[in-house]
Amino acid sequence: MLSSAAVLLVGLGSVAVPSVASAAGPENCTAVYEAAGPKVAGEPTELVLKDYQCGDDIGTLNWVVMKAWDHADYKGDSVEFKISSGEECDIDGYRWTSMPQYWNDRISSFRAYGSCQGVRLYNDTGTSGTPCGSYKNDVSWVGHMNDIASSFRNSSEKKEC
Ligand SMILES: [Ca+2]
Repeated sequence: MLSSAAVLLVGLGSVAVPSVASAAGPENCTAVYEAAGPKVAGEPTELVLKDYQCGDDIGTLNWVVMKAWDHADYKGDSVEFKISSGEECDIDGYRWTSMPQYWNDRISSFRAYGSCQGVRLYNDTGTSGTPCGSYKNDVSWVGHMNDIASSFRNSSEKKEC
């Protein structure tokens, strides 16, 4: 019995202290991206992170393309991916070259908006690396891409990785 109790105490000692954010409930964040250059016909538009903030919405005037959550079924902390200016997705769509640091290797579910229903998640930044996952519409569980996505694409149609 003594040894069991000792193991239990050691186990309790390793429990992580909850962060302030989780103690206060899910945190909603906003990530605003802008195009790295002008739209080129037949090419996806590359987007780079411009601004990121949690709590107060910093981008109400910007267009929401996607919203992602830390956990399955659209639960936990969330982040809205916005574009400072741009058009609806066409077949080429957008390349989001990196996540805000806090969201790297974290997304577990997402919703896609407007014409940007085709989504591909990538293991590495720069929409590269394997594995990759291809989806359409809202996704309550990203499956094999859980907690490993570092960049993504949106387009008007589902495309294979
Ligand atoms: Ca997660």
